[in-house]
Amino acid sequence: MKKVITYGTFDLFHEGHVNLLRRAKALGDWLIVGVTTDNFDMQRGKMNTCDNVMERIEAVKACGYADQIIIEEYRGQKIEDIQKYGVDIFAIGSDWEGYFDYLKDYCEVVYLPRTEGISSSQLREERPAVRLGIIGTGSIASRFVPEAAFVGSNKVVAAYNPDPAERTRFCEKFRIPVSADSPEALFTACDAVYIASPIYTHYEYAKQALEAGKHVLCEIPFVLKESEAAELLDLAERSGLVLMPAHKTASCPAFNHLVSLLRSGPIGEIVEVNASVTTLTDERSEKLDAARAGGSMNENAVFPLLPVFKLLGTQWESIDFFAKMRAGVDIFTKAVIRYPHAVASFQVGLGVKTEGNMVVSGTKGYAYVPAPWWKTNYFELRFEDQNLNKKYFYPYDGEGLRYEIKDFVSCIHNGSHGKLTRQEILRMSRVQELFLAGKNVYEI
Ligand code: C2G
Repeated sequence: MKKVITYGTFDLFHEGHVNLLRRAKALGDWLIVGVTTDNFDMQRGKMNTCDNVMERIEAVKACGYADQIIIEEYRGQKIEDIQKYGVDIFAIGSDWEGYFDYLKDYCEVVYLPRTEGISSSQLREERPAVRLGIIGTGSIASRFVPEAAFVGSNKVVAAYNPDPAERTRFCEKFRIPVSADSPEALFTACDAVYIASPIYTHYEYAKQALEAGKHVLCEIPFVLKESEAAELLDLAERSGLVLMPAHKTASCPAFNHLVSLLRSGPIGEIVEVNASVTTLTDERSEKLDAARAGGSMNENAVFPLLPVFKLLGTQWESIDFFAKMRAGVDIFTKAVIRYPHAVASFQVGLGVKTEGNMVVSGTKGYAYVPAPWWKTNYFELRFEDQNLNKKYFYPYDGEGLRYEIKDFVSCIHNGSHGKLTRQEILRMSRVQELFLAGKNVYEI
């Protein structure tokens, strides 16, 4: 039996893909199709795929030419697959002419004619681009604009800041066409809003944007009251709009792999999660201004709460906070969260520095994620028998914002939900609300 193998992303499955698979199948008796994973596509610079790996696999299956579908996860896998499956012919479209000649040492390589006049990129471009408007033009917004350029099907078209000079400077610097002089003017110019203003303004801006029919990506912390989070999520749902907290770590591919890996049991039952985020900050910074919702818990708690909730769930039994206060804000807080069969703790600080790593302890071993764990690109699973230790490496491109922007844009296109569940979003706000209300807060 002659075995043929081909690979592709097969995004927005089209006639060119059908022709390619038909021709590949005709070369032999058994066709294996390797479909790239979302992570592998991101690693090879394809940030703009519209369909996720499951949807793309379904499309390949439905076309009927594939006898076997496998997933392609990493560079170099093709050689291993050819050997593993005893492949006779590697086939690929002529746009790759010459590129895969190195596989000739392992099997026959055939470049098949590419179908002219159709491509996934063209189909993606035909989808209406999401026009993004930005509220707040500070440092995070300045990082957002260049990162947004890595994700197809969106354009930053407008920015608003109550300060006209700031706003003009920002729009000129990033060549943003509309310098909006009010939130309403911004809403008129865009389909979706990225809120990058100070924490205490998030609720109002998010509400106004949703009421104006705009999708919202809101910087974190999202809002500091559970009732406000619930109200905004309800409003978005009723209006058929996407409302997503801009949690970089939640969209980070390596972090998601860590969570699904740990949940599948390699370190046994998870008994403790500990993570910290500390950033020594100038005392005069707004981040330490009590009147502007500053403080370590407000600023940073949503980072460690993410692995805690993803690994232990949101049904905790109690939380105690140990806080070092100065000028009305916590410059450091350690929180201890008790679960029925586990405990979590985290440290956040703007005026105290500690090691920024994460450790997840289990009955068979532990996961170690070095600082800064919230920009996950590497982690280890460690065991009593060190020979069993495993190291995992991942790329973390640029500022990492591109991953959350990609999630946001695909939620808008596909009507899907972001990486955070409603319950996780609500409970993050709840923890911050409990702290602000002084519940179980012990000053140290
Ligand atoms: N194709 C084609 N005609 C088109 C468009 C695509 O024949 N008009 C072919 C491509 O040449 C490729 C296959 O369809 O053989 C899948 O194309 P993509 O989904 O764009 O995947 P690609 O990025 O080419 O991935 O490991 C992945 C492979 O390297 C190829």
